[in-house]
Amino acid sequence: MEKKRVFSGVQPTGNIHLGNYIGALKQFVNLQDEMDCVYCIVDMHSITVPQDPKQLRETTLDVAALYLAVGLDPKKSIIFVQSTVPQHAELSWILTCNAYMGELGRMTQFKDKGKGSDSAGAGLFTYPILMAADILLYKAHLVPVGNDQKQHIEITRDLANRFNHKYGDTFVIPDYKGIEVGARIMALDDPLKKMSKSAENIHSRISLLDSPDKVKKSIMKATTDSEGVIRLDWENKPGVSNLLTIYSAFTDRKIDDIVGQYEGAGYGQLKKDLVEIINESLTPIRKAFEEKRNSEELMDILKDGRERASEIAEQTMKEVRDKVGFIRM
Ligand code: ATP
Ligand code: LTN
Repeated sequence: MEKKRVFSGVQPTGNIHLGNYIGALKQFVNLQDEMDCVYCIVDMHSITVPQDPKQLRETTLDVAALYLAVGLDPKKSIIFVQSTVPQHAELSWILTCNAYMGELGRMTQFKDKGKGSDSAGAGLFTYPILMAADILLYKAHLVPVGNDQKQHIEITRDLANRFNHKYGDTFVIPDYKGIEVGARIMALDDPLKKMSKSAENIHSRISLLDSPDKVKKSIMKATTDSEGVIRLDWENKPGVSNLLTIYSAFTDRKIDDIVGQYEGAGYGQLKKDLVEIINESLTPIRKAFEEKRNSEELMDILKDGRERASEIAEQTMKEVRDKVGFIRM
């Protein structure tokens, strides 16, 4: 039987944080052995908000090196940069012509980032269509992402079904692939918001490249509550629940088991242990990052990824151009 295809992407908008790692990247690595995986650095998505061009180029390579540092293997997975395969923009336009203003207006990410302003970027509005194009070009069956992207997978399915219905069977209808624990890691300073690359307070998140000292500061400062009891209760104790979730993701232990271990202990102990656990996992990642980021191999991997991705993308586009009635030459 043919392997199922997996597609996912991360924006080069800053350094990857624990939310990205737990919600997305860890899944990317785990899926590599059983599936045919394609992982992208979605630089075209990142320019939906202003970016400094020089910085964007650097961050794109940082994310590529981080992909490798967390364990993505270019022999198993295709790793490439979105803008190097122009078919993404091409399919995005065709899908745009089959999308509705209403369905795009309902996207919560647009509502959050665009804030209903008349001067919200049009790219923020059409962002989910470009994401749909990413996924559909590769006829992916599964899309491993954090829970905040679920709505975008839904619209991708709608756009694929609509196209298939109008032009004949073309696209695979993809499924969201989430995890049970950690699909939404919350900000450390405000556990009612998701941990994000773009939040102002650097202690709201831990980046994979943060120093051990920064990890310690951010965890020790993390918002908890005044009850002093360690248990999972998202409604009344979101801060402690978030720390337990991060603990569970890094140790692969069940939350109940961790709660049992800390019966009668205070938040200080939980935080101290968590700092150690995180640093133990991040130290080898930081080291691998330094090696990969400064190696000549990095560009070769991205070039090879572009070749392999282009081949699949062009095959799909030939079919799509034909179906919509563009001339053949
Ligand atoms: P930004 O804050 O700039 O919007 P981001 O932190 O949401 O960025 P992305 O590049 O958009 O990062 O996301 C990469 C992947 O990480 C996606 O699959 C996304 O669902 C996942 N992800 C992002 N934030 C979290 C989080 N807090 N918890 C779990 N998964 C997350
Ligand atoms: N929208 C996603 C990033 C993204 C993506 C994709 C994820 C762009 N294209 C295709 C999965 C599949 C985000 O903001 N995290």
